[in-house]
Amino acid sequence: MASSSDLGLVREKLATARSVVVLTGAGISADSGVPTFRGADGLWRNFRAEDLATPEAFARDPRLVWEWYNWRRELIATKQPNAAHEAVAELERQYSHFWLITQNVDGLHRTAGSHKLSEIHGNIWRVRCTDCRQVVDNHDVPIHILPMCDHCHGLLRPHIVWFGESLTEDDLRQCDAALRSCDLCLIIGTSGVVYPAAGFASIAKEAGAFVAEINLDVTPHTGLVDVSLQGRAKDVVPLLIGS
Ligand code: BV8
Ligand code: ZN
Repeated sequence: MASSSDLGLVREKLATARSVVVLTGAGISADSGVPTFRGADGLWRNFRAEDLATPEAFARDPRLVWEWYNWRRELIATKQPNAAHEAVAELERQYSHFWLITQNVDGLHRTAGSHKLSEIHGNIWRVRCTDCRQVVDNHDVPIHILPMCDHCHGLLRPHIVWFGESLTEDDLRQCDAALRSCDLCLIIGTSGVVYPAAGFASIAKEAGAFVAEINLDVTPHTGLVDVSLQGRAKDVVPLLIGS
């Protein structure tokens, strides 16, 4: 469990911070019952995310990829944000200069009340037409497989950034600006292996920010950050904002 002195140090830094950035990964949603990618619960029918979350996998077998996303949509539809998501939404209200960067596509930060955020890997509740490229919200559970575009009858895909696909220019610019101008950065529940997000903590560090990690395990971030708080996000993050 995170030591009280480390918790105290992060709370002290939060008390004087002027600009806060939070970066989250699947670990913050684990406490809501959403499987992480690389944990024991991360497999689906013995497939790894890296096998299915690629344009090549979708081109080869769109039905299989849609079955995986439909399975995740059905699961996520039954989940609620947890105390960590709510604490991050509270941080947004406490700081006039605040930005949340999430790798998660589950939408739980928005449900918890976060507005100032970049969903850098997309959102599982949005679909994009592979022909006319129209992007629309779609909350059908289950979603019809294979889903077709209402506009041009083209094949729809999840509006999600797959491996080998680049993040949007807007997101990259917004994240870079936020990371370079923050004086405190919290890294919550990410294994730090997927780029470019895995490089974001270094940008904040090089910009002079105080960087703290909240995770169950040691990660590639642990050697880089100023403080590493070991514990479940739902237990640790609320302690940081305690009024
Ligand atoms: C890009 C969408 C360049 C899917 C995701 C070959 C070709 C092209 C690129 C590459 C390549 N080889 C490598 C790359 C780069 C690649 C990459 O980084 N690969 C890795 C695997 C090495 N990156 C990309 O491809 C990116 N694009 O580089 O573009 C480019 C430029 C121009 C033109 C073309 C290309 C795109 C990356 C985005 C991929 N999409 N998601 C979907 O979600 O459906 S990534 C996927 O991993 C998820 O989004 C997830 O969020 C993300 C990261 O995982 P984590 O969130 O960290 O989750 P994980 O399970 O790993 O870890 C959970 C952590 O939580 C653990 O540390 C655990 O200890 C902790 N935890 C668990 N429970 C708790 C907890 N902590 C606290 N409390 C708890 N209760
Ligand atoms: Zn279309």
